[in-house]
Amino acid sequence: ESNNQEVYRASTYAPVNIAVIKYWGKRNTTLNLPTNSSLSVTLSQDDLRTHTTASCSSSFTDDTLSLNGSPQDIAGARTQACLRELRQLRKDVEAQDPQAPKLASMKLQIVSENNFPTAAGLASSAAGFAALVRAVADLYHLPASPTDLSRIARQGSGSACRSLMGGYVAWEKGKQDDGSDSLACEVAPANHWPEMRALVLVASAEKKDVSSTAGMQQTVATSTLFEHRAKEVVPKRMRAMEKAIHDRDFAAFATLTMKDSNNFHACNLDTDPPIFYMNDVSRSAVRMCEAINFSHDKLVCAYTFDAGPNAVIYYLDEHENEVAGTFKGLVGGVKGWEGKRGQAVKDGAKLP
Ligand code: 2P0
Repeated sequence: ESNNQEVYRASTYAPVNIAVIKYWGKRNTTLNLPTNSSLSVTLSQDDLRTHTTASCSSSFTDDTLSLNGSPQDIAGARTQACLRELRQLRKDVEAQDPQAPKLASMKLQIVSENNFPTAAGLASSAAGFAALVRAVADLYHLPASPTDLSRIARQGSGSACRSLMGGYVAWEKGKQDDGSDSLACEVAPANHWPEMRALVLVASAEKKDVSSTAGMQQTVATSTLFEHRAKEVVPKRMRAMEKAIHDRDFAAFATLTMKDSNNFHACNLDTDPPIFYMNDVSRSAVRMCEAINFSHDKLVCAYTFDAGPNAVIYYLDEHENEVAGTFKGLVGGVKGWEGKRGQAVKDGAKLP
């Protein structure tokens, strides 16, 4: 009823995910439908995460969104697509249950906080849209599974669809034009391979100068290497990576992770004009990783780089001292990496 001024509220966390088979390229830019499937590892929400509270009330006059205390533009097409879908699902709930409060017609207030630097290029949009979608879905009491929600979060940011579940997650590119089968699915839960660790190394470089959205479309338009990647390389690699995870085969996981990162950055170099996300500082992390693996005579760590210079190093808990210890010892002393240890090195992020 109109004098109901109650404020309804729900809060949730969403984790960061770091792809080991990279998403790059869209076949539909409105729905964020990708040209190839991708696969990621979810980091622990104790380490890197977005916390979001969604509330609604008939007393609110506008939809609003804030991130780390600053008002954000909520009118963007991607955020609006997510809110439109969520409100439609709430309307379905209200149509089924006449007792249900009429939340779909109320304005929303969404408040988000990242516990990591937003500008550092650490998949903030992935955790951000995943948390936004889940907070509103919880507020609306939607009977939606994580995979259902991934279809909505994908429209906010492609990689966000992989942040609605823990563990090892595949985003299947799907075949339909409407995106109904472009969804995230669990490859294995975190406890399938709980020894996996991720070390995030933050390069003290400036913000990236080419956004992912713009960069990937430039690659799609100009790179012949990318065509080969999307058609030949990734489909085989997806199957091989799923097998490596099922078998808990770290050597295979590491080889595929490093090769896919390098293939993705080679496609950026093959873009016209070329895009450089890795820099000299990034390459120093590659060399450190190579040296650690060489000294063990086996693969104990794997690097991967996204659309920026920061490195993520995957390794197993049993090699904590050799890998994280070596990086922590070196990073402070290597030019370009953040000198402050607390900021430079995120301790081995345990999976949830
Ligand atoms: C990934 N990245 O798979 C790849 C690897 C960056 C490099 O997903 O335009 O921010 O919002 O769909 O998801 C970054 O792209 O792009 C990304 P949009 P998004 O994690």
